[in-house]
Amino acid sequence: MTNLDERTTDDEEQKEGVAGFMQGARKKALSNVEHVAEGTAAGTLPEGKLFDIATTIGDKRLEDLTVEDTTCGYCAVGCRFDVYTDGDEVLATRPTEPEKSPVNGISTCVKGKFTYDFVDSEGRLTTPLVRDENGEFREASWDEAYERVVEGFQDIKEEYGGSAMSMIASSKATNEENYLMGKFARQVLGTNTVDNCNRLCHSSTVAGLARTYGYGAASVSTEDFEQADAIFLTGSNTTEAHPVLATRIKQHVKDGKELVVFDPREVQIAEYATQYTEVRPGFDQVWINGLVRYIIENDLYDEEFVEERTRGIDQVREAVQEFTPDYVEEVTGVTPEELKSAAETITSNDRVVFGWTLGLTEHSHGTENIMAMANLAAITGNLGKPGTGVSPFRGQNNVQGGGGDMGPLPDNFPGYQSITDEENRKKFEEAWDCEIDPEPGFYTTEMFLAANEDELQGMYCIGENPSLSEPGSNHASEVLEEMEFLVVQDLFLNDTAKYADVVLPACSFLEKTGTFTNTDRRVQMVKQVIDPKGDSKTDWEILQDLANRMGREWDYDNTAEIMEEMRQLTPIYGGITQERVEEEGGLQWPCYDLDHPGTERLYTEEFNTEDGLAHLQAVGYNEPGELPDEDYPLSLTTGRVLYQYHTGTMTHPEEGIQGYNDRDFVEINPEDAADYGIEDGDLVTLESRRGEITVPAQVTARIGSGTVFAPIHFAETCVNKLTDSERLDPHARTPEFKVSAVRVTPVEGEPDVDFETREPVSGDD
Ligand SMILES: Nc1nc2c(c(=O)[nH]1)N[C@H]1C(S)=C(S)[C@@H](COP(=O)(O)OP(=O)(O)OC[C@H]3O[C@@H](n4cnc5c(=O)[nH]c(N)nc54)[C@H](O)[C@@H]3O)O[C@H]1N2
Ligand SMILES: Nc1nc2c(c(=O)[nH]1)N[C@H]1C(S)=C(S)[C@@H](COP(=O)(O)OP(=O)(O)OC[C@H]3O[C@@H](n4cnc5c(=O)[nH]c(N)nc54)[C@H](O)[C@@H]3O)O[C@H]1N2
Ligand code: SF4
Ligand SMILES: [Mo]
Repeated sequence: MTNLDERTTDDEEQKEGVAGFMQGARKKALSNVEHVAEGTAAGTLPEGKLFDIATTIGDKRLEDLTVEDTTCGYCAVGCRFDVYTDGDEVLATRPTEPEKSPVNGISTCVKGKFTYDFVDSEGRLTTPLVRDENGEFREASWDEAYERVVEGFQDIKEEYGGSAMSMIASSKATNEENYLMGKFARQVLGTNTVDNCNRLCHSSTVAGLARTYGYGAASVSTEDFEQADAIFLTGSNTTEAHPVLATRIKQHVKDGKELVVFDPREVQIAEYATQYTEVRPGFDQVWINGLVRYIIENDLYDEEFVEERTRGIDQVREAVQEFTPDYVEEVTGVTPEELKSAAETITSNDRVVFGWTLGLTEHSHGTENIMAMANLAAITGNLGKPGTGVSPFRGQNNVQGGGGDMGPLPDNFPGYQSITDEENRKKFEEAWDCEIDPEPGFYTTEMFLAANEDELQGMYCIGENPSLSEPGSNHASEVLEEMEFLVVQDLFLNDTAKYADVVLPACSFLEKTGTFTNTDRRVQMVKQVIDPKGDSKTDWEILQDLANRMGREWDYDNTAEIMEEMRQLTPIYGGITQERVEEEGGLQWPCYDLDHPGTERLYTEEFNTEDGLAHLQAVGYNEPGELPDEDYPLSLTTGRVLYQYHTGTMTHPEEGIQGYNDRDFVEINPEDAADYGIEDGDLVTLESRRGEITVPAQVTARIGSGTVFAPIHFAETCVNKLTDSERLDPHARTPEFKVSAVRVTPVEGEPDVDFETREPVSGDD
């Protein structure tokens, strides 16, 4: 960390600059221009707090302040900024020098700018917890906690074998830590059952793109959005989920370029679109295939590109025959005019970027949706050139790196080296000095089904909250409760920790050093800015301590050494060291050796397939797993709001943030509301075949009739009680989070939860 006092720049100016910046941010927030979504009133931003920060910085003595540049720990946009602290508390953040922040330049969103109270909020875990003789948690020393963990893991291994152990790795943690999580599963526990939140998220993107182009990742860099002539977006609430990317896209529209948005909700980015088209959730294959058909039939495709760089066009041509404009309209509601207009935008512009998120992936046919999109980008020649490509906006801050590239996966070693390949297995068996089962383990969603069948007895869950985030949370919670031995390693006693035998306190990204990989494959530095809270330790230190207590000899002094080991085993990261990342301001994989400059854009020359061609895939159409019917006449889709993050552990402690979107709700179209006798603000019961929740209704025309939307952020209600743990994509095993048949009924009387205090409302008994 750099003490401001030691800086060569003019310190006072620097300090005033930060205070001024925070004041400026306050002004902007008040005038409601900075990443404020969905008509948020200016007063909902924590302006009081901003004022405090500016004053605090102004009042601090220079020698008490330190500054360090780091990467945001919320979403995968990967914004970088300087963090100002007094060693203990985060006082302010400010975008860092432009060469160190290629993605965000001078922008950050409200989470990157203000949402740090979680670090030492009341619920923060500062000491290990173990169960006492009454089954209650009590504080314990690290020694005692480690002993319990080692005993628990070894008991399971001895009684049932290593493959009865499972591990959930954390896409919040660094690359180096996730590399160790994969290594720990295989080498120390002896299981291939290790996976993470990518399974609930973009694993269908990874599967679909890997099949068509070779790499399961974005082909573009953020800069491509600026170079594109048109952007095609679907299933992405960009302004709320990827705010800084949304800023770029909005700028692009302001510059007179085209933006087409297909979404069941008229999300804020749709207000900027040159074409917004409402779709029914779960039918994307139909309209995407309809676009492909229209483009082929009208000879609007890029013949030269298709001829030279792809194979499979004849099969695609045949497969899309049934998707005539009339058929598309009948199934999806997209009119022939809308289809034609979107096809013309895509084909009349030279350079198009295709962006999507969970609206395409979280389906029982997510992989096919993605292959259909991949066909669309390929037949129009929109790959490998500046301003073209596919951009699945990844979710968690490090799901690209930690959730995939580092290989905490049941079927892959780091760098997507398949574990079923004997050569790969040999390489890792030698490097890690262990035997590795050639049979892949269970994916996260399968773990919960397998545990139900008694195939798994133990779980080590790091930085994920599956009791709330898995589909069918009633089922997930039961499984966690029945798990013979469960260890949770987290910043908080989250909902999952309630079922744990031992809880280990981990450090947040502000308390450790390493790397994250953002949505455009860019590896960036994360630096420690404050001391670990209480007795918490970093994930890598905990893993190392446990490995050594279980008979291994891990001897890493820092995360740079872990990175060094990883890169030597992982060709696509072969040239990436922390030193280079620091010096070069980020490096994009593939980067094969120390002289390789990294790869800004994939597929400039060839695809990552054996013949170097894109393999177009014949994709048909499958209905969603659960359609509305008489009993459950509406289709529920679930997702995010700007000011909240997932299961809320990091955003709920934030006072300023609580002013906005701090309580659960369900969006319902005015026509449907009238049919069911619901008025804005009424309490309603939302019921599926799996469970029910009670929440206030928000009556709004931004959602199409027949569809309702509920956010995922509220443990008190937990929308995943309604989703289904069994309807999974056959290739990627992603759940169908975006479609559940539900009914909505107005309820009289009190809610189960006080939405102000988040406490359950006690009944008369
Ligand atoms: N504020 C905030 N930001 C976040 C997160 C957070 O919790 N809070 N989480 C991060 C993570 S891990 C992720 S994965 C990303 C997710 O980012 P998004 O995927 O943008 O987030 P969701 O809210 O799930 O939005 C899904 C979008 O798909 C649309 N949609 C729903 N069903 C369908 C459908 O069947 N077809 C189509 N075409 N569209 C549909 C919805 O209306 C919505 O616009 O956000 C990241 N950023
Ligand atoms: N219905 C429905 N369900 C969904 C989704 C949806 O759209 N609809 N989206 C799905 C998606 S895309 C995702 S990504 C998942 C997210 O689901 P989860 O990953 O389960 O959600 P988070 O709340 O982000 O949980 C992360 C946990 O990590 C902890 N943590 C943070 N940093 C660290 C660290 O450095 N180390 C450790 N050890 N712990 C840390 C946090 O306190 C928190 O408990 O939810 C999925 N569930
Ligand atoms: S856009 Fe994402 S990475 Fe950037 S500041 Fe916001 S949450 Fe952090
Ligand atoms: Mo995600």
